[in-house]
Amino acid sequence: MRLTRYFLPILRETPKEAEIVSHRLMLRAGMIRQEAAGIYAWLPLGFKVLQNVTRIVREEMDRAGAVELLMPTLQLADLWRESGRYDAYGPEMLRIKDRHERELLYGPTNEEMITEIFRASVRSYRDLPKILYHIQWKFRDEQRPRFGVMRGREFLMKDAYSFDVDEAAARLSYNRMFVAYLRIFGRMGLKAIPMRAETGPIGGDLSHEFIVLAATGESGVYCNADVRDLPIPGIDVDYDSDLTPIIREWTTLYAATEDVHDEARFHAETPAEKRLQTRGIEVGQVFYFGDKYTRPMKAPITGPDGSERPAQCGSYGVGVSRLVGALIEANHDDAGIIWPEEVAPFRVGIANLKVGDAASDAASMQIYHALEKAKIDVLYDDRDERPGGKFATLDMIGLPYQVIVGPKGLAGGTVEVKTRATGARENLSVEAAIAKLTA
Ligand code: 5CA
Repeated sequence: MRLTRYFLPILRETPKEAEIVSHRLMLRAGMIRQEAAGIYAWLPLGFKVLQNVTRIVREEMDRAGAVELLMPTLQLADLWRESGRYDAYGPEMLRIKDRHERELLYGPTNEEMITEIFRASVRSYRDLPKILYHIQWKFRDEQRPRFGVMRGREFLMKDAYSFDVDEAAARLSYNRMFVAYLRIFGRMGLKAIPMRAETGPIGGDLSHEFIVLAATGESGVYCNADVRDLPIPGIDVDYDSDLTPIIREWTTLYAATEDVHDEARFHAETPAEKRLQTRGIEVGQVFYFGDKYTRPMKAPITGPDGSERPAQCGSYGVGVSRLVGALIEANHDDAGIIWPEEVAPFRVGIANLKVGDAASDAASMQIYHALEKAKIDVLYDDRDERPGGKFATLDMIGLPYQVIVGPKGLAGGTVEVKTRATGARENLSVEAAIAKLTA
């Protein structure tokens, strides 16, 4: 992509309303634009990152055996009356009437709808287990939308729902999702720690929040410092095998959100020098709630003994749009964002320091075409601008590699390749630069 043809509305001033670094950088780097409180348009650069995050979530859910579908954003109020949540949910739910005075709502979550879809066709334990998921916009009329996409009103969530014949089987589904979550966040280079958590309006008695430790996080958390260094399951993890050793490893050391924190237990289980009390960003949450929805909504299945019972369920959410903010909180410096390669909007930025200079234009285009041919996402800054502005822009938008092309270097036969994360710079021939970036 050539920057002169792209849409990258960089802000020069730091927006006053942005309290935390990720919100500031997302606005300044032209990733998002606020359209109403807690409601954002995703501009091209931000949308690319959002799509990369979505792709990782989807790949890991599919790998874990979950099946994707897509449910609508609007739901009938009557469906929520069946579970009793229509009245229980309160002012966070956006309630809408259509032209026939039918009551609708903009979905804050989808337990009711997926249960309705499930009960329409699944009757027997032979059809189980099933894990269904979708990646869809949600609306919660948060009292205090803030921190940009971190606490929005409209936000993108991946929500998965498991259906099983009994509690033992349901716990296997829970474990599957637990391991998938370790992999999802691990692939993005995030340390997300599963912590025992409150279940809130979703319900049930078993839940973990996956929390990225960050001083700007909204949740207070307590954990054993060693939990940060546990190994992420590899790509070869067998989801059909016994996953309990992984779950045990990740749930033995103390880790709890402030809502369920037990100070006496924390002290008993954790040596003083390992006690970590800090804050974090909740990027995902998993719940086991049994028949909370399948019982009132009448979704029975026939077990092996011929008797009917409500399916046993869990739900599993990832804050896809929130993750973009969390990634920036975890990966930035004074100059701007430092994208991990897996989610970067472009892998390489080329800065042509002297547009119009024949040698600089030719070398820039040669690198640009070679990278495009190798299917490497590249942003070519071909604007007629001062070098200082180009460096600042590239640093701020945080692409993993920068190629700096100018007459001085080219006179000596080289361009400069800078690695954003380390600041390391190398002078290489055009060919060597292409070889390095396509390796
Ligand atoms: N139905 C369940 C799981 S499928 C559910 O709704 N869980 S949740 O309430 O915990 O939300 C799932 C994830 O969505 C959270 O972990 C969080 O990362 C994200 N999330 C929740 N509220 C917001 C919000 N207002 N803005 C951005 N992300 C949010």
